[in-house]
Amino acid sequence: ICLHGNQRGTVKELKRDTQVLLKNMAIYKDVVKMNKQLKNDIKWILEETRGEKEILRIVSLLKNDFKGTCAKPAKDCTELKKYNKKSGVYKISPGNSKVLKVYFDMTTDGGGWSIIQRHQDGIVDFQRTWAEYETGFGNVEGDYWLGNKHIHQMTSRGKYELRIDLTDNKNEKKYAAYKQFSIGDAASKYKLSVGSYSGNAGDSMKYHNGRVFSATDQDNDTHSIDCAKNYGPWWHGACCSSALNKKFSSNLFWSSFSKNNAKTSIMMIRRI
Ligand SMILES: [Ca+2]
Repeated sequence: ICLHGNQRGTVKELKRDTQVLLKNMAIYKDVVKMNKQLKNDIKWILEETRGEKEILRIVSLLKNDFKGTCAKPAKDCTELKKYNKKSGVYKISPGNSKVLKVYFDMTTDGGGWSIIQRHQDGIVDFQRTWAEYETGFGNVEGDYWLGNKHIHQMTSRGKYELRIDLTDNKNEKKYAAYKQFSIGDAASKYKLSVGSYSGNAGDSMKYHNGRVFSATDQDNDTHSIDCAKNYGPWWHGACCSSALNKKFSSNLFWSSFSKNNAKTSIMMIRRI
């Protein structure tokens, strides 16, 4: 009875506490038993394989069995590419201890892309605040923004390239690729850095290189009007050459396209 913390408890409480103790003891016994087994097995492997090539094969088999049970989340899609994973939603840990879900594109231009923005359904509202753009919003199976702080963490831990897939007014697929891509930290107001352009969509990002982010409640642009209110949160100047978070109902903004109109966009990054 003295094992119980609550010595003056009711019979009902004592019964409940005893059940918890028994359950925990059963788990403990299991762990001790499994550890003994593990210790014996490792000893056996070492004795049986001493000095023999067979040990490499056994270690490899053990590694395969353990794969997936103790694996840490990848830091991005580029890391997962080597395991020949299919496109879809995966968990990553972009830099801090936080684990988040990202859609990985394993087919476009060789694959290995982490999608940071998808804007094609028109269901998710992109007219949002600084805090929402900072942590991300939407649904990784559909339209979403990964989050400025996560994009910063990813792109500060390696060199990344950017690819933007768009559809124009005629529903033709076009793309703009940038050899280098990163965004600064919160103190820099998530300042954009993009490298040299290639593709067939035209370069509507160059104007935004070196500019800071604005959202519906933070006007950091260089225009007297509030660009984010009119064109959606983006790295605005006075105001924009592109604006892919613009309200969906009035088309996305890509100035290299006819009438500046893009119908859909997907922004993705890959470690190089
Ligand atoms: Ca302004």
